Amino acid sequence: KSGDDHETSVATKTRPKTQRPPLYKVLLLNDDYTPMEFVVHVLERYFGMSHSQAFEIMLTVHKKGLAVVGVFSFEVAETKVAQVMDFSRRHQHPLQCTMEKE
Ligand code: NFA
Repeated sequence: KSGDDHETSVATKTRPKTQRPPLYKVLLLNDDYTPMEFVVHVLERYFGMSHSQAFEIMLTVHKKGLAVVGVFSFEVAETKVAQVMDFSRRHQHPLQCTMEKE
């Protein structure tokens, strides 16, 4: 009943649930053969990174084994993965790119 908030009951705010689409991390994996400059080029070309940003992320993948290179909707992530995998295959490099739900 009105006025009950004081001391006896708990005030509760209703909050309409805003639906957000799930996001997907795109991961780049290290290997022993893909040239560093090729990875830098991939990051510039498909992920819009500057040269220094791309070099930094490439080194992270090289040292740690993998890194998240971006977070996208399912459709965009899927396209990025396909583009990187195709570009790497065409250049006969074993570079691997995958995605996972955030
Ligand atoms: N590890 C590779 C090399 O030493 C470079 C590399 C970095 C490959 C990031 C894949 C991803 N040539």
